[in-house]
Amino acid sequence: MKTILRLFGLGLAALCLVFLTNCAQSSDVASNTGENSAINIAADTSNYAEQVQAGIQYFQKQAQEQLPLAEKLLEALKSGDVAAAKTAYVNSRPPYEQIEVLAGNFEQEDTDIDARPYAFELGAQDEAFKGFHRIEALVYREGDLKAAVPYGEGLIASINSLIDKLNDPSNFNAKDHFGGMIAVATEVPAKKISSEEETWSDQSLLIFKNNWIGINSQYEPFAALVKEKDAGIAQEVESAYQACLKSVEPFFTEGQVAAKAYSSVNAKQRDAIVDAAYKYVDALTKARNSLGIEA
Ligand SMILES: [Cu+2]
Repeated sequence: MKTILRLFGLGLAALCLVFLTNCAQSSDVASNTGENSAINIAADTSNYAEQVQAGIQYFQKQAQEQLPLAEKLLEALKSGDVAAAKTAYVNSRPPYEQIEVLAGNFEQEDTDIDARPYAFELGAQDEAFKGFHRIEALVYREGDLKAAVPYGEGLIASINSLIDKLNDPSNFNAKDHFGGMIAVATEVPAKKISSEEETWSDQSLLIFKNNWIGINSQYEPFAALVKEKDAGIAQEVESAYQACLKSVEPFFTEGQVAAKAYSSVNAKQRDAIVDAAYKYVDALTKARNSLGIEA
């Protein structure tokens, strides 16, 4: 009986050994594929790596501007002064609205910084809902600055995490760059035009403008290359960008961050924004194709 048990035990041990070896092998296979895909990514990023990095450097600067603006927002939340909190909120929005052109390359940070209630199962009541838009609702909708303080602190942590992501060049490549530019350029007329972007602050125009500035900042390092391929396309991108800015220009005041309330923009004016925005999408798509960058 004991011998049988021992034999059984030995068999079990052998089985475990086989199992463990297999596990080790399969994890080897997994890490091999990991290495291969890392090589593939490296090969991808060698295309236009210089242009990609030039764009990232600009976003690194924007992130460095974002951080103190978020700190000022937190201060204002702590002060209990609603008007000061509103000003600090608006002032703190532009840098990230440029950087979000590459949101696909730092999805967690983007969710933590800038997601709106529809992105969560429980909407605005979801625990995962935080960042700017949670603060926006607490300041503008509920006037509850005290409740917003922990979200102000969380926002600063998320921005620091974003800075880490921007400091690692392996997170970025030309395909994602153009993908991001075109996605955000499309989002403005396809989605943000509905006013969902800044429901409570009514600052959607500030968002459109900074999205376009962010797109242009990432396109600019590629502009000379596009011009070499096709000067007409390069001109089209530049004109379309300028037309986008022009479509919102009447709603801004020199030397002031805040835009006019989006709810005061009529249908005809929105139509002009949509037209300009889609022309920019088309021009950017042509530019991407001219460079042979994968969609
Ligand atoms: Cu955004």
